[in-house]
Amino acid sequence: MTLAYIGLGSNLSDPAYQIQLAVHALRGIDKSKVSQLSSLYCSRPMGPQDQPDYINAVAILETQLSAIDLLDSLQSIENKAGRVRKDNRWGARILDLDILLFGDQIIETPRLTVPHYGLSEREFVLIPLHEIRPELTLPSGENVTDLVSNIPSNGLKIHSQLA
Ligand code: ROI
Repeated sequence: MTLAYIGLGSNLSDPAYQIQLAVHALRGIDKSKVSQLSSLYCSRPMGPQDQPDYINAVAILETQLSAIDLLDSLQSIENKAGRVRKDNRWGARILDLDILLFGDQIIETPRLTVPHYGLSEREFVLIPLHEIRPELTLPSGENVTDLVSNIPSNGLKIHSQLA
């Protein structure tokens, strides 16, 4: 059993509803269980500013899947949400599900890099992560509480909580 930390993000087609649907879909992943979910946060876009604000959250999944099988499941959820995987790395998206951490594994393959490269710089990832696991230490040795105390919140605010 591995603890997988998943970052959720959406800024199109009623983002809070997209995140709610995504959490429901996470709960349906084979051989896995959602053990924790942060609040839903409203965040300003990182990258081009001519796109809507995002809703972001972090979930912890207890899984018996491999990282690649989990990635397949997450991409199938993104695709069912209507995600079009185009050349829009910095653009608006209906649903983004990222593996932030997969236990203490370090994975560097063409399809998957874990820990996620933006993890220790992005307030919309670190602050929700800190909400649910303040005591967490990353594989780099960095402590989530220390990282959070040093990043600007960039207007991040709690939007709502899911049941
Ligand atoms: N900005 C915010 N606030 N939240 C995201 O989830 C997010 N995702 C992205 C980019 C375009 C980098 N900006 C984001 O992929």
